[in-house]
Amino acid sequence: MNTTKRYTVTSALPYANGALHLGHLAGAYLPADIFVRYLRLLGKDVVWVCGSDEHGAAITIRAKKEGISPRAIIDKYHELNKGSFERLGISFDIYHRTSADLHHETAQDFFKHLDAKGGEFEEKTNEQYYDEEYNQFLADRYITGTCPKCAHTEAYGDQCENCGSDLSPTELINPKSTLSGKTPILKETTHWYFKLDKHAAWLQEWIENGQVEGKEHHNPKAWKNHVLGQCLSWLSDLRPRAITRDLDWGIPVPAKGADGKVLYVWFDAPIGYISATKQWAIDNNKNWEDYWKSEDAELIHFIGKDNIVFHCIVFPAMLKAHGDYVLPTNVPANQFLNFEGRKFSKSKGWGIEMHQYLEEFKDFPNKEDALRYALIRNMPESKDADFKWDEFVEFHDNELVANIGNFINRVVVLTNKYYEGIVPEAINNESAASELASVHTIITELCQEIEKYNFRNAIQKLMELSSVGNTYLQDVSPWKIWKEDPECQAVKNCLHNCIQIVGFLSVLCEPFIPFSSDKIRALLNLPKVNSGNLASLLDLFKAQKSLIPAGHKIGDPTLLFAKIHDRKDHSRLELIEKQKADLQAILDAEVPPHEPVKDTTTYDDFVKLDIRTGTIVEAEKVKKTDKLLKLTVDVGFEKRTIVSGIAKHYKPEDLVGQEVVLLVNLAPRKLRGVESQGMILTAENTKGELCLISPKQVFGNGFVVK
Ligand code: B3M
Ligand code: ZN
Repeated sequence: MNTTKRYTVTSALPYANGALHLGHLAGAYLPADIFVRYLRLLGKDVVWVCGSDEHGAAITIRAKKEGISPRAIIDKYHELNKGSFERLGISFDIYHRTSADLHHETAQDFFKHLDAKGGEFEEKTNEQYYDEEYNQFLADRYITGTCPKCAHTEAYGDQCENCGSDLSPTELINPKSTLSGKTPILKETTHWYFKLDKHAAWLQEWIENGQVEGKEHHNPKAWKNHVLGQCLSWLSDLRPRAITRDLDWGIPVPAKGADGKVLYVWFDAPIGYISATKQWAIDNNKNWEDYWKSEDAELIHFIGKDNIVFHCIVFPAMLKAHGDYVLPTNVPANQFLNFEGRKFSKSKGWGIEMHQYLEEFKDFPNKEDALRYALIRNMPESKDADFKWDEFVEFHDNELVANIGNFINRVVVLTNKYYEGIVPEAINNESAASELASVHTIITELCQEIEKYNFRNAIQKLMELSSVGNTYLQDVSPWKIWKEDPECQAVKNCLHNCIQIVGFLSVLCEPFIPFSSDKIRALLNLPKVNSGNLASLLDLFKAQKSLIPAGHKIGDPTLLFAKIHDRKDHSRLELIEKQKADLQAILDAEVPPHEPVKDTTTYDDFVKLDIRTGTIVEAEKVKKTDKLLKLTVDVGFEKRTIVSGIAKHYKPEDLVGQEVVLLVNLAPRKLRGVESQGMILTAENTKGELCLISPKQVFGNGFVVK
């Protein structure tokens, strides 16, 4: 990475209308935290901004539903989310709010600048949906209906969350107001539109070739494929976008004739990155323009895949239209994280929110890093991923505990035991040359993976590093030698080298598992890692100098991680089991999809049915059909031939000898040339599987009929 650069890193501003869950964390915050912590370790000039997105219909709708003010909602969730992020070590430089005056001013100035410039906006009057009962125009989430693209019945007026299509309310089939539930009427209104289409040519050039006005801007190959793919499909159809709304919650439109109108939330929210930087600059005595308007500034947006169009097309076009601003050099959007095989769903109770995890796992040692580790190991970087509690346990016990924790613990215990915690000197250290070379390779690769936003790979490099340490320690087995010869130089060399690896681990794990980094540093009796630590570490390594010199006194051993599968203490496993049991209870309580129950029948009709028991004595397939079986059923006083449509559910050879229940007074009818003299009774389960009713026992798909 270029040393003179300044990094402006953003993470999507979450709506302050609800608590964030693990999927959000893994999507736009944890990856950025790794990246930013890494840059800080290298001593880079970086600012990472985020904050609450406090406008938009999602908030006012929730406020209306709960009968409280939007202000009460945003204050509550702003604090909740900010606090959860902090507790999980998400190290924003600022967590701002879009309700701040500074943001309102910044967004209004941005609008005024584009309006005054001319050619960027157009005012258009057209008909929009209006709820007569609530006297309100219905934009975005105020209207739902059927998606014209995928037929999802709960698409919003701005987007279908099922297929991801960008929609306008008039495209919805069977539109309904979310306020009154009624079908809205159409009424005229005027809005400002941003002429996105006029930016199509340079956007194409910028996204496809990484060039702006013939100059190289970024390497387009460094962008994720799924991000490029979405961008290119958007580029083929760019239209002017309305950037104002008829709402009473938001930033007033600073223009004549705009009474009662506010800026569209997606116009003001990305400007929130700029206003957050301004506030941070005020608080830290910096110049915000250095981070947004300087050629040295590299802008990187961390987001989830549903926000790609706004960050790769709309906002860059706004920045370019304004002029002076830098454009993002990368938008490493993540895909989605599912939870135990399903989408996170608050209403169904499926998934776990950040604050909930922190609360429920409050007694779990190193809970923050246990979670961060599991999420990074399985981050949805290039495809959707699935969080599973069983994997959480595996990653924790097999990797954090058995690999990194075990290595560090052994090294610290042995150094204390053999040398009273004083790092021994290494003399004639050449025998460890190959280990040290692979350590160097792994560290280099780890850094490269982070720089490529491949955090899953990067964290595996961390494990490789401690594996090298574990194998080396095992190969030398100092405990065998020391017993015979406590002064042996080979033992001293081994522990000296292992302490160095622990030292590297203490620094390199910081972007991923910062709480553990602090603990490892304490074990080594070193201060917490700080800005530039990694840069100086790499320099030392190059100069073949020790990171932790001989004679340094390390700390006392303490355990970094406590195994979940512990023979004596079951408390952690019980915590996990409870999570799984809660999910199972949700599944058990679900009413599966089923056919509606038919109309009521009468007793008189029912008794007309003559139902008997019988035994199948012969069974064979009916030719030229894969549905029918020809059965011979002995009903005691005679044998009946019955053609039954159960061939897809039962094999003929399994049926012979089975007792069944049959209707013997059904009018005979010919099926494929065979006369059927009755009907075998079956029942259907919710999966649509047919089950034979047997007078005796369970048979087939698990029905018990006695
Ligand atoms: N608040 C959408 C979201 O939370 C939106 C992001 C704004 S980023 C400028 O997914
Ligand atoms: Zn759809």
